Amino acid sequence: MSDPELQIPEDWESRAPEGWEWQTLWEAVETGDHVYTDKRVQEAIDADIDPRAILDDGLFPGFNLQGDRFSAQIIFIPEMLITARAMKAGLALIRPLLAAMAEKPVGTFVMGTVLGDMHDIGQSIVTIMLENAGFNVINLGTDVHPDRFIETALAEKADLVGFSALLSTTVYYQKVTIEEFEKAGHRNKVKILIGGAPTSQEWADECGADGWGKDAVEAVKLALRLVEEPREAWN
Ligand code: B12
Repeated sequence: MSDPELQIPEDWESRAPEGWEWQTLWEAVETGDHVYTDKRVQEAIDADIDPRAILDDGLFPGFNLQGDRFSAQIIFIPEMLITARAMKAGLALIRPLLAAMAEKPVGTFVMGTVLGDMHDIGQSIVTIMLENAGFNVINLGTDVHPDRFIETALAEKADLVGFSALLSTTVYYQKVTIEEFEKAGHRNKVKILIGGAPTSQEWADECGADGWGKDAVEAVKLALRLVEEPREAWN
């Protein structure tokens, strides 16, 4: 299998100050150097680069390159994990900046990756974008048992909940978790969104979700629409 190539985002040069270069950050994420990723992202923040450009133009190219290699079985779990760690170091720095750009509280969103699934980069990005849109997001992390989603939604009087799944074996738990909300008598008190690479609108319909988001942009649009729709009140 041929080694995938770095995909440089279109127009990336116009979104950074003159003389700026991303190459070293791409390489830091690619090689999983989380210390240098942290340093370079902080420098980009200090140079007043839009945090969304730091994500799209600075962090993603190196991450996606390794992701494609992982899918092609050119690299394996240890290498992918250290790249994910570097990516998360960068995300941690831009998250508060994007959240601070939000204007008003829009609603409470409980987010997590379903039982058995350890993938959290995508749902972390959706979380950051939701916070940027004004949602208060409680992120439960990965491998989240349905009971924990329900307990948290109840405790926080959540408006929306979101289930991420990246494996064709774990998407099943999106359906199970929705069924558990039904059994607990809470299904009509929240709007439920699902997402993750193997999911689709058809799957969302089949599992009884209120919506499916292809990516973080779609997820935010959907959440902003659903939060306006009527729901039963939490007691
Ligand atoms: C990184 C990665 C890992 C890392 C995860 C680290 C981490 N902290 O997340 C590690 C190395 C741990 C890993 C492990 C495994 N992985 Co993996 N992994 C990936 C990889 C390379 C990238 C996933 C990713 O982060 N994508 C980037 C994000 C931004 O995209 P995303 O998650 O789709 O999210 C976007 C949308 O889907 C949406 N979205 C996501 N969540 C939500 C939620 C809501 C509510 C909404 C509305 C929207 C939404 O918005 C996001 C932003 O735009 C993919 C392959 C690839 N190139 O995609 C394989 C991949 C997902 N992994 C795969 C496999 C098989 C595994 C393992 C089983 C490997 C093994 N043999 O053990 C284990 C499983 C461990 C487990 N139990 O979970 C397969 C899955 C195949 C399948 N269909 O089942 C893939 C597709 C690779 C492949 N082609 O074989 N993996």
